Amino acid sequence: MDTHHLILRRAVVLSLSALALSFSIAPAGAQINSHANHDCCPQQQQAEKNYSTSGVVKSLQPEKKRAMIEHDAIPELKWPVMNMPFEVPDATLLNDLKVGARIDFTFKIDANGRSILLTAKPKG
Ligand SMILES: [Cu+2]
Repeated sequence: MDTHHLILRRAVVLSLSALALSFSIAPAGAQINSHANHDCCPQQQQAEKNYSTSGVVKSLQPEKKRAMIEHDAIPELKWPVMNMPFEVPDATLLNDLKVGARIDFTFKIDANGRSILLTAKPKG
């Protein structure tokens, strides 16, 4: 269960290193606390479980089958509030969503540690 936190910590360290290396060219606000390094660490024990939460749509990239969502804290996963990418295999899920909108959504974590959006609907 603490894998996520370890990944986060590593991501922060990597981000800081990258920031230090590219300090002069990094645009302000470019640092997003994402799970870009999820791909490194399989989380099989969580692979088949679905999670329900809410969040705010930050960007929609249907052509990449991806959306950035700032999700609420998810105590079950020990995830803090975070803006992170979700893979969206069914890009039609994004049709009803708008950037800036608050949504209820469900997702799962695949065997590669990626977060997969399963359902999403604007919050009533
Ligand atoms: Cu997260």
